Amino acid sequence: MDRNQYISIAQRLIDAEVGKREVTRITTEHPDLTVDDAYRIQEELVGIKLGQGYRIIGTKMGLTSPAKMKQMRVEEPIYGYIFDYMVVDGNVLKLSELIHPKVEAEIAFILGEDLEGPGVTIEQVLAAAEYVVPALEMIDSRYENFQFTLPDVIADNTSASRVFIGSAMRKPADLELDLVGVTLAVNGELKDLGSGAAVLGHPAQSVAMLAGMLSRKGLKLKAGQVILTGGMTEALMLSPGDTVTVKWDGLGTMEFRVEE
Ligand code: 0L1
Ligand code: MG
Repeated sequence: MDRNQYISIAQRLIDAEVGKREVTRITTEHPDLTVDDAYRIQEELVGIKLGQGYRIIGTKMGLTSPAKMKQMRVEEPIYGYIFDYMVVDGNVLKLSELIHPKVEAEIAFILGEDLEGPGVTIEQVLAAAEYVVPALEMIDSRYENFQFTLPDVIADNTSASRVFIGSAMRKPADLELDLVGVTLAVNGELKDLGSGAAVLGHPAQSVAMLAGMLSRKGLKLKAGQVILTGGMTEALMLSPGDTVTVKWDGLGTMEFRVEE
């Protein structure tokens, strides 16, 4: 594949996001697409968005739970980028802006210092972190019926679409992040629960692995950026009229309403 093909696929995925419509997955047309190709497409997608004036505010890790890794038959998570326009202000999610979003509860890190892999340890992540905050990630695959292979989802910026960032800021040393529990309820009915350990054993391990993956590209994690470490719960489909309430041990409660 050459660069023009990467750019044209990246543009197709951006058009799907902007036009709020599903597209056929890329591997239907390009069955030999590799993970390396996929990250090259993602880089072009990021470059186009930066060229449009959007800003990167952070990074996300995906496929961090044992269940998702098994389902996708992968041994390593995947990463993507969070842009400024993805952060939702207030407590309403508008479905009309998206395709078929699902929500997952996460723990996010905000680093006080840059972190550069490889070989970063959990202890180094905890020392470099300024705060942890609760976050709700909306994943919204641009592919038909949320069906994709690993390279497809990497190219699609790991389904990143919207994020609510909570206001509870805690020093990571004040919490046992692997033991932090979370419950996710819709309209008052418990739908799922999870813990920090569901994220690669410990959310800080997700940051350490991300630093390692970025180092292969000569990149590092930067102070001030938000890092979404991965879902502590299953990703849950949303319907108009839903009120989603998520409670974390030690990190408070977040709630939002889903509108058409
Ligand atoms: O954030 C995530 O774990 C999602 C990664 C992409 C997989 C999906 O869209 O379900
Ligand atoms: Mg996620």
